[in-house]
Amino acid sequence: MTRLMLGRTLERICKAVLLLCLVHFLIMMILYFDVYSQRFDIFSRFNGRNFSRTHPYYNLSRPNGTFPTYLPAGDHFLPSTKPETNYTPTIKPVPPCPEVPPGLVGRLLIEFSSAMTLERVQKENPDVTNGGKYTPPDCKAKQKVAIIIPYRHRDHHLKYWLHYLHPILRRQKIDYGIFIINQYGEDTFNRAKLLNIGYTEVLKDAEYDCFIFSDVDLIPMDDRNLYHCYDQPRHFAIAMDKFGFRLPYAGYFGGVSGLTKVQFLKINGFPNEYWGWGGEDDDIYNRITLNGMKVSRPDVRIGRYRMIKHERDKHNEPNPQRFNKIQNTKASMKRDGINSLQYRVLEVTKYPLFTNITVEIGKPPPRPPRG
Ligand code: UD2
Ligand code: MN
Repeated sequence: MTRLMLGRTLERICKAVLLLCLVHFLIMMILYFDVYSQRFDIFSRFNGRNFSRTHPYYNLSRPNGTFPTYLPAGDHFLPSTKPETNYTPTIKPVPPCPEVPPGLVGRLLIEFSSAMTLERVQKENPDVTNGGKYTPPDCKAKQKVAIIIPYRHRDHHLKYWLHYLHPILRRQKIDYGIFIINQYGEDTFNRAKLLNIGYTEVLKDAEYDCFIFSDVDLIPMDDRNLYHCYDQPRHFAIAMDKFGFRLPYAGYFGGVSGLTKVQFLKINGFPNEYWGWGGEDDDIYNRITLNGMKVSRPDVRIGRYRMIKHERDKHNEPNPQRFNKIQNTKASMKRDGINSLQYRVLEVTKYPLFTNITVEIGKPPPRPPRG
């Protein structure tokens, strides 16, 4: 009798344990599928396919996916094969980004001796999306920043620039896109005209609020030099190694600068008529002061930069007219600028770490005969 009772009790205990196991298993399954669907965002990915068809660059890019002909053809510069990531994200409310980003490290060690490849930079920056875009995942940035680089035949410099800048901008919690404005052909280089084109073209991509114009060979040495726009036009590169970490003269505005849309339009953009090296930065400085604005600058201990050493490029010889031209900014800025800009876009290609826009910009007008 007692044996029988003992058997029954044991049977009940076994059943209860089995039931508990089943319930536990069910709970585990529910939790597993919940986490899985959040992590891979399955549903928003399906929405994304449709969005990319309406994206402005979707129509501009080459129809058959052939490789670009205007940039170096090495495998370093192959267009992105990542799936289009410009899908409508699941809207999660995030707080505004803090004024002083918490993850900054201050002074940085910048060197150009280690070998650099785009594959390495891509591996180091998995969060950068197609075309060189990034949006902080955990906060909403106040401004959307387009970084515009005037460019021709400087792929060696570009790799270092991307290697250093992507992580810096990410730490600064900047919502940004990187745009290379690549001058097609071998006619005289025209930095300021390329920057005007950059301004016009990036606005076809998205509603940018702030435009930062950077030489491809300039790397900030301190991540507290925040790449966004300010109340007044900003000059970022104020203390360069090549000038002994000092501002070379009070009206210097070269290297890296940033303007909001309103500030840029107030000065009618940049001059288009400076062909070859020099003068265009001083003309821009004149435009700013002549229009009642002041240049704002970071602290000299923070605005430090390294420039990758280089020779003067071919077809970018010093412009002998530059001294005359900068005397005439007051008159020339009204007719020469964003209101007179003419060019032709040859190609827009989104690479994993940047967007390349190759443009034909013409050539300098023939010099009037002397005498
Ligand atoms: C100085 C200024 C620069 C500009 C220039 C005069 C500094 C650090 N920078 O630069 O802002 O005012 O004088 O025009 O003082 N580029 C190419 N391919 C070329 C030529 C130029 O990509 O064939 C681009 C590239 O982004 C380069 C920039 O134009 O960084 C300026 O040209 P540079 O580096 O030859 O002139 P640099 O260093 O004297
Ligand atoms: Mn340079």
